[in-house]
Amino acid sequence: MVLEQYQRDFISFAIANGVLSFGDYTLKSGRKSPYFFNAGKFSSGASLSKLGQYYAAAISARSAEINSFDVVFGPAYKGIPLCAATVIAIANGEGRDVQYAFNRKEAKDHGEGGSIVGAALQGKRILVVDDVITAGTAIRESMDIIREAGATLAGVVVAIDRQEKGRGENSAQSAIQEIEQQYGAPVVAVVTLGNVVEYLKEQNNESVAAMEEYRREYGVN
Ligand code: OMP
Repeated sequence: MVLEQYQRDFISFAIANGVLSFGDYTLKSGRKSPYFFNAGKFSSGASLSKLGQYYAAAISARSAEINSFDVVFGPAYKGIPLCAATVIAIANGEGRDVQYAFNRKEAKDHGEGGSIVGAALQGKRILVVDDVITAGTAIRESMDIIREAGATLAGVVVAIDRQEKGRGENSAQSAIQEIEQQYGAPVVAVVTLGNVVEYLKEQNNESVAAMEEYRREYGVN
């Protein structure tokens, strides 16, 4: 597996910011993981600006698979800065002015009303940006929002694909593969677990063995 330079830079940037860390973590799914990716720790202007550029790089690197899109949608809460940072990076890097939108967790019943803030979604092609997909529970909420808004899913971009088995009992597919099949749109990641393991091996990192063991237990082939 060849690591692209932007992927190597991203992993080193995530480790330096404490976003990607190694230890004992319990995931939302209940799985015990030797690593965790906490996108919330990209918590400064410079790091958020760089993060947006990595999302834009992944979108551009995989543009053959991602169909054209009108709006970048970031699900509340963690997706909100992500969609803003991504459209800013696309505007600055490619000179393309793409719209963005996000949802409120609680619908407002006064003022402008509604639960979507930013660009209207109806009839548009939507690219969803989110932090992590593990078992695929969180991302399905975005799919419901898009469907209810009368919009079409163009694709999903996440920072990291943990490449874990999905929710289906005895599932041989990853959560991402299940989502791609169910919704008929590509899911791309800035980096995968495989990329991270590759990087750690290059660095002779002490967490390689634990990472490989975790991958044997929960990973997809
Ligand atoms: P799923 O809903 O199982 O796909 O898990 C995705 C969510 O888990 C993310 O939106 C996070 O809230 C959380 N998460 C991380 O942020 N980083 C990780 O490395 C792993 C998880 C997780 O709990 O699986």
